[in-house]
Amino acid sequence: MHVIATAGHVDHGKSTLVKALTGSDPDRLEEEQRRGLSIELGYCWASLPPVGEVAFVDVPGHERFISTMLSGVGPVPAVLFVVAADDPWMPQAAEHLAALDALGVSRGLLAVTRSDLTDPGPALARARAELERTSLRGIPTVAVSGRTGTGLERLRNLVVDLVSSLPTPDPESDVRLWVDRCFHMRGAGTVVTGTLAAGRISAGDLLETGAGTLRVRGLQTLEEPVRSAQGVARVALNLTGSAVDRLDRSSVLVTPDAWVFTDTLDVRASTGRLPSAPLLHIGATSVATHARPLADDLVRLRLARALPLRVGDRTLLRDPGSRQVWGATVLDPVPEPLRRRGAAQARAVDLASHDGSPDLGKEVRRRGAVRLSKLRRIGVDISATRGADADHPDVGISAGDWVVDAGLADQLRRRLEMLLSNHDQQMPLERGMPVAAVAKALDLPSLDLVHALVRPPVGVVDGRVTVARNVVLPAHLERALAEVARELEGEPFSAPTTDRLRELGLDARTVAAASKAGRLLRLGDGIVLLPGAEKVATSWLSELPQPFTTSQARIRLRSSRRVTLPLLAHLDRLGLTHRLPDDRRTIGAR
Ligand SMILES: Nc1nc2c(ncn2[C@@H]2O[C@H](COP(=O)(O)OP(=O)(O)OP(=O)(O)O)[C@@H](O)[C@H]2O)c(=O)[nH]1
Ligand SMILES: [Mg+2]
Repeated sequence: MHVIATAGHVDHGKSTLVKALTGSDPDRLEEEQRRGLSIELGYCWASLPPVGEVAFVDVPGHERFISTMLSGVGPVPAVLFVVAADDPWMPQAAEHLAALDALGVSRGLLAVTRSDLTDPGPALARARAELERTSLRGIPTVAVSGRTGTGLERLRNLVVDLVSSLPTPDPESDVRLWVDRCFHMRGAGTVVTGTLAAGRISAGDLLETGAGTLRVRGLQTLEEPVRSAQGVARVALNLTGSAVDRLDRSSVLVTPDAWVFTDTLDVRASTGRLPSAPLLHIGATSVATHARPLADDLVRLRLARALPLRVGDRTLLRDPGSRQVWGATVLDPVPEPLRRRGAAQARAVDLASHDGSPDLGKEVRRRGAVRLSKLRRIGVDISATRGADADHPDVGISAGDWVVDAGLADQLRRRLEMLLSNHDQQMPLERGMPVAAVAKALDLPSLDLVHALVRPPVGVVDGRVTVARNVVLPAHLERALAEVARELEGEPFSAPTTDRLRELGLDARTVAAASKAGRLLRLGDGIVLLPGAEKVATSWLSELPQPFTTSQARIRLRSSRRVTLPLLAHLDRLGLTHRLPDDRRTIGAR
């Protein structure tokens, strides 16, 4: 089966054309008949050999019903755009076209109807010119009359060509069915209908709504009972389960455990200033949002109701007041909260190069540590991490469901070294740190990841992470180190000069030995601080307004450029500071 939605200005002849194509009237309500106006979505179909059944979702054109119109075109892959020959380009034609463009709909037909009333040429030329500026540029066009039947045969042929050129959706895809009608039928109970875009639904299946799980007792397509249906299809499902009472026409039904219902997401929106509370439309539903700009075209949205969303989902944002619309592509359906000052800015930098496609390597890099099951639920193909050839270059370590980005894993190993050397200094009698304490200190979400992280000489002995070897330093070196420690007391960032180090007998070789033993922090040639200086530095720098400049950092640390520059670079590497493109920094990883 194939599904096409109509679009076009009120009273331009959409429903008449659907009736002429299918033999059934999409306007079924008494009020629709009386007013000669579509109010609800209408559903009719025709059998068009050789492509089989083609269902039409007929939308209302009246401006008051724009939400209904959007719920009709939302889940449908192609559009029949209708313009009246005797009534040139009108406001709702423009509004519908803007919405289709924002949603990125590129497949369709343009029919100029009521061509029995006047020469369709001018209306055709105008509509073509308007479409030229949108995602529907270049679609086939036809002049028809719903009344006399002129051009209908050609329109049918174009419909056949159109649907046979549409990609066949994957029947194995996870199901996401946006409900567009919900009603009770005596004897059957609750029935919902919708356009199944991809995947398969069978009798007996379980589906999730966010409010609970439901069972498909039976289903129909085009009013015929069937055992199963696969997208694209119009389906009616008879559902049972305790959550049926909470179903309505804004519900969405999904394959259990395959999606995340989320109420916070980052999107890339088309240009133009967004209002602070646009409506978000996706599939057949819409939801109130709060929009927080992150950068010119990047926005964090908070939804009034959680929806199952994935990376790359195309949504529409609409300002009900001005009737303006924006296309918005979901970049991250499960972003971290923006807690710290400067976090929004850092997030914008993160997402700057995101093109809206879910790429495993990039998702792991962006998230650091993440569950594969979570990536799968947001639409990332994780098959590269499974099976024989499971070494993905961006995955540094993996433990069970968890993976950690390769760059972050290196950083964590360096932080672990620092952590252990600090710990050994503060607690010389304890041997190493408990695995759980390491996980906590490194912000690792699973103990298994600590085990996966350690590499010789670091190991886990009796549940404690410890450095295997302990270097004993010669007495004269111990005396020199004690002297350095004394001089750095109170002014931990006034690193001794190279001359002073030489006086103390600390040359490149002994400094290297002391640093390896975790007794000195070596920041580069001839610059040493005490181990643990990172901790003091981050604490002092966190008192600065964020983000801060190098020179503010130098002043706060009461240090010199010679020390501050390599120290900041070291903190960046450890993820204790984050460097922005303008060379300022914030405390904390990105
Ligand atoms: N002469 C003529 N009249 C037509 C033709 N198509 C539609 N009409 C008339 O135009 C009016 C509107 O037609 P509809 O099909 O209801 O228009 P619509 O686009 O579905 O309107 P909405 O659903 O309210 O947006 C009706 O009075 C139809 O009889 C046509 O090809 N020729
Ligand atoms: Mg109509």
